[in-house]
Amino acid sequence: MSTLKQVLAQKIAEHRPRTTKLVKEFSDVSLGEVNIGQAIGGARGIKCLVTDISYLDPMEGIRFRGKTIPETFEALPKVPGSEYPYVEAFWWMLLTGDVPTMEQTLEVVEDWKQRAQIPQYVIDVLRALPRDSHPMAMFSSAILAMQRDSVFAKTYSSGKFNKMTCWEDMYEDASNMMAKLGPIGAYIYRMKYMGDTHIAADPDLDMGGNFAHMMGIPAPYDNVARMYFIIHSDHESGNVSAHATHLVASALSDAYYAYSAGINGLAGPLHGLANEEVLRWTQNFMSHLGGEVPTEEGLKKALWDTLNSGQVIPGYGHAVLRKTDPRYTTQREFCLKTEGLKDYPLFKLVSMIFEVAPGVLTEHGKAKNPWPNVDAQSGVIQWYYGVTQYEFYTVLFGIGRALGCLANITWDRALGYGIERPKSVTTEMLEKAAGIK
Ligand code: HAX
Repeated sequence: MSTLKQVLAQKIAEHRPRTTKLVKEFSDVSLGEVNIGQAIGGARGIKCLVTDISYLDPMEGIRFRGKTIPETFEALPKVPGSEYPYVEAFWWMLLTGDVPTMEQTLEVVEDWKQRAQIPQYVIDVLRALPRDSHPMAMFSSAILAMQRDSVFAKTYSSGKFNKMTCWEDMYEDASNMMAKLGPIGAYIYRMKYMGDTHIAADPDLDMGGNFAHMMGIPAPYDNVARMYFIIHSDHESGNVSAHATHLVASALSDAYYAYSAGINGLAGPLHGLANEEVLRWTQNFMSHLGGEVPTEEGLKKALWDTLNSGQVIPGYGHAVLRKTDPRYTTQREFCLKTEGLKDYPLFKLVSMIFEVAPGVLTEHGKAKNPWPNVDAQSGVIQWYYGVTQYEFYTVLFGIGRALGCLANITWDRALGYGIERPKSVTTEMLEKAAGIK
């Protein structure tokens, strides 16, 4: 058994009595009421999910295992020659709550290399799809196709399912998937946009480095990949991609069924696709100006035109956050410290939107949070490094988001979380509760 799996087994054994005690002795303790607004409005704010992997404070933003984004980057072992940590070290931290040593990190790096080969049938599935399919549809299909290799599903169908040990099979599926998602993403990218030419993995590189290498983009894109995957990994459990993954896994569906569902949710424009929408909006705006730098007034008008046409301003607002998303700030700081990027016209325009959009949204008066989220900034960096095919951006998000979703469903199995089944009511019942005759 790998060291990570051993440490995880120990953490699970320590944690289980806490969950058991809560369920056995405190199941009736209330976490709050549910009102009609929440029932109609997407269950906003209802406390009915449990995760210890990340926590989202509306004012502070995300903490991964108790650490802010800067604390996470600071604490984890770094790739030699880089100020950014190994994605593999972050995986260890998400799963166990501990910061791994360099030796432990390198064990995961090696483990993922052994698991990274994309099966030929996955390539066949990708190639069989129409080349103009959305890359998220391709990505989801590739993940779903790999279900045939699910260790969890095989154990279940062989009649050997065991509630106490089934997390181990989930861990195997999660590790196999984590190792393959970067190469699959790069394969889709090069098949669709780079003339179907492909670059073999470099066995000397870590996950982030290899992704940049297989995309065909030189340094510092390896650091961009590491940063990007880590900051997009998890945003507690209620967001659409994490919740969809958790929901599907709660039926004891394996990790492939579950994460393919999560990816389908991430592909929505109100969720992960917003990063594509931000670039589309910004590029349209720039081409409308014929490359001229917009005035503040011109920018305000464009934002109002978007709102008045009934559309949302992509990259702004959030269901939970009530301040600028620290994932936005992390990427903005990367731009500001990177020569070339900090003076890049697209970055300047995005910075200008940051100055103007919160005021416009506040005046508009609808959005509870007028501040930018992660998606407002991420496309600029990709564009600068040559990834100009913005429909691909959500695949990058999806590779990172897998870290959180897969760590979560491994723990779901370890703690025996039940099948999800919230209760629905009729409109008539709501009207009765509201006292409407
Ligand atoms: N532009 C215009 N209107 C907005 C808005 C924005 N950026 N953000 C919220 N609103 C509107 C909502 O559409 C809603 O209008 P209605 O009452 O007419 O339905 C109203 O303000 C109240 O919404 P809210 O409570 O502030 O926000 P929600 O929790 O309902 O929605 C969203 C959160 C992220 C979906 C929303 O802010 C939005 O649509 N933002 C733009 C799309 C986007 O950037 N999505 C990515 C979010 C981050 C993420 O998940 N990344 O993957």
